[in-house]
Amino acid sequence: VPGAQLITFDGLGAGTTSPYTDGIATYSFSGGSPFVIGSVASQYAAPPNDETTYLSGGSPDKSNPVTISFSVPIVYFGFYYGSPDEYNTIDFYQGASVVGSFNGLTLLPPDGGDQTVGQYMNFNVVNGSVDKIVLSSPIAAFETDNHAFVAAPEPASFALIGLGFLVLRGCTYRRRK
Ligand SMILES: [Ca+2]
Repeated sequence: VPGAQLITFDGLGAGTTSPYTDGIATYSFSGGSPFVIGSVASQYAAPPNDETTYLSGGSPDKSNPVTISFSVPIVYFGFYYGSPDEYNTIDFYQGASVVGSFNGLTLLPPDGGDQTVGQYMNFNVVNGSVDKIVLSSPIAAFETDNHAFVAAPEPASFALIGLGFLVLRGCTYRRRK
């Protein structure tokens, strides 16, 4: 998606502590670092063809939930999703309100944690923006990689347009003199 900030988690690991910030996104988690690589039976499975570090929530000794908060509101979120489970939940927040909620069954049916299933998911905020995303999985596991975000147009851009307009009016005034 044009203008998106991509987070690959590559280079992170068991020693990465909460909160972890990359660009506009800050990941908060309690318990063990959710950044893993490869597969461990009954704990987490790498999304198909993903040999890099990814984010796994809900595994034993791993974090649940993982909260992503933003320094500026976002209008788009995308991620590579592996082995979908119905108990993988993603909630989009506007302030304290949940404005969108999805799970592995609604996103990639049928669910059941099939480890050969992987697909990139795209979420566009059609009305307003989102300032927090919560990834939850009470049991193993919710595996995602390559998170992408698009920030909402900044109010500063509008201020700049306003300034340009004022300058233009100033020129017109001088010409009349
Ligand atoms: Ca990665």
